[in-house]
Amino acid sequence: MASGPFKKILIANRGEIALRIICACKDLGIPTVAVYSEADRNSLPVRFADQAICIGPAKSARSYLDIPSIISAAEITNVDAIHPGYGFLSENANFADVCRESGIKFIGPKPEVIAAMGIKERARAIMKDYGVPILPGSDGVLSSPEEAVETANRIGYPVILKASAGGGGRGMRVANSAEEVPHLLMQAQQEAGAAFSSADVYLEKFIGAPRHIEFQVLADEHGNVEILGERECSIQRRHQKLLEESPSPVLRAEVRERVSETLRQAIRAIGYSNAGTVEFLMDEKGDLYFIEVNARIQVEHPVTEAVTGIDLVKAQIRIAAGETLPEILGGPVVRSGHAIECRINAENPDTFTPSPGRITGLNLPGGVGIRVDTHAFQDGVIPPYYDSLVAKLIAHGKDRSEAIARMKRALDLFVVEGIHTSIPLHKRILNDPDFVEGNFDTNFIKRWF
Ligand code: MV4
Repeated sequence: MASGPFKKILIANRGEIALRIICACKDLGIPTVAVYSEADRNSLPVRFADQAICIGPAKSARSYLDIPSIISAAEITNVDAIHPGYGFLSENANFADVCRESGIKFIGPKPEVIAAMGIKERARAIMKDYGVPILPGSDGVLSSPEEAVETANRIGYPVILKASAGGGGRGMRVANSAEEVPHLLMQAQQEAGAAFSSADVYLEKFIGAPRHIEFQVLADEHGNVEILGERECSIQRRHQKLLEESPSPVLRAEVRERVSETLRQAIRAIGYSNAGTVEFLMDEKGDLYFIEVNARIQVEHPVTEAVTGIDLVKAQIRIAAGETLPEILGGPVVRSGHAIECRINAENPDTFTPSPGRITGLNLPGGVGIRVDTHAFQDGVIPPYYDSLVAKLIAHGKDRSEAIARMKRALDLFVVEGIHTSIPLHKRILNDPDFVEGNFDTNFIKRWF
C-alpha cells in the first residue's frame, strides 16, 4: 500500500448518498464528519456520522456549494479527506484544487482531469484520439454560423448543437435543415452563456431515438483500470433518470468487449483515477457512440454493485488513499445476474412536480434480492430545496425476469404516506409490455403522453 487509510473523512453532501458514504466509512473503520444546512438539521447523516457541523442556510449556494464553509468545517474537524458524493461540488475542479491546496485529499479524479472532462467538446476530442467511437460532428467549438452550416451540410441532417460546458440537456438545439442552423446556433450559444461559464457550442449528428448506455469505470492512481460493465439508463423523463438496469437487455457482448477494451486504454491514457462513468448513445443498429464522462460516483451505482459484488464507494476511498486496484478487488471482476434500480422521488405521479413534506407513514421493503438506499424515516421531512430523491430501490436476480419480479414485489410492500412518490409510475413501467420485452429508448415515457 502506497499510504494508509484516512484518519477521518468529511462528507460534502446530504441525503441518501451522504448516508451511503457514512456506511462505507463504517465498513472501513474510518470516522466521519457530516456537514449540513439548517434544513437538514434532523437528518440521518447528521445522526449517524461521528461528528456534524452546520455549514449554513437551506439554500445550496450558501451551504452545500459554499467552498469556504466546507473547507473551514474540514479544518476545524481535522479531516484528511473529503468525499463530495454526486451533484453539488462533485465535479467542481476548483473545489478539488482548493482541497489539494489545503492539504485535504479530494476523493475523486485530479482537478485537471475533472476540468478536461467538463468541457464536452474536449472530452469528445480526447476520446476520439484514443479510438473511442464518436458521432460525426464538428472539430471542436463552432467559430461562426458559416462553419456550422458547412459542417452540418457535410454530415447531413438532423444535427444537434450542444453547449460545450453543458449537460442535462440545457443549451441543446436540433436542426433539420441548413436554413435553421444560424438561428439555432445563436439560441444555443445564448442559453449556454446564461446557464454555464462558457457560450461555446459544438455540433454532431443527431440520433432521434437513442438508448442511453453508460459504462462504470474504476481506475487507481497507478495506471490500473477496470471497466465494470454497463448500465442501461434509457428510462428517463426530461433528463431525469427513473429506472436503470445492468446489463443492458440489448447490448451485444461483442460491442461490450470492444468498447470496454478501448475505454480501458483511454481512461489510463488521460490519467483518470477513482470511479467514473462514460456515457454513450446507442443507435438503431446497436452501435455505441461516446457522449460524455461523468467524473463522480453516480446515483445509479448500486446496480453495478449488485452485479459485481464490488462496494464502489469503499473502492473510491481506498483508491484515494493510494491503494492499487488489484489490492482493492482481490481478483478478476465477475458479473452475475441482473439488477434494476427504481428511483423513488417525492413527486406528483401525474404532473411530475415535486411533492416535498413530512413522511407520516413508512414501510421499507426487504427480503431476498432487495436493497434500499434511503435517508427517509418515519416523521422525517423531505425539504423543498434540493432534489426530490427519497429512496433508491434495487432488485437483483439471476436474470432480468427474476429482477423484475422481485422489484414488483418490493414496490408492492413499499409504503410512503404524507407525500406523493413515483412508486405508481414504477409499477406502470414494470408492467409495460415494451419494457418487459426490452423494447425501449429514451422516448419511452414521452410516448405514453
Ligand atoms: C444527443 C441526443 C441525440 N443525438 N446527442 C441529452 C443530455 C446530454 N447529456 C446528451 N443528450 C442527448 N444527446 C446526439 N448526437 C439525444 C440526447 C438526449 C438524451 C440522451 C440521453 C438520455 C436522455 C436523453 C433525452 C433527450 C435527449
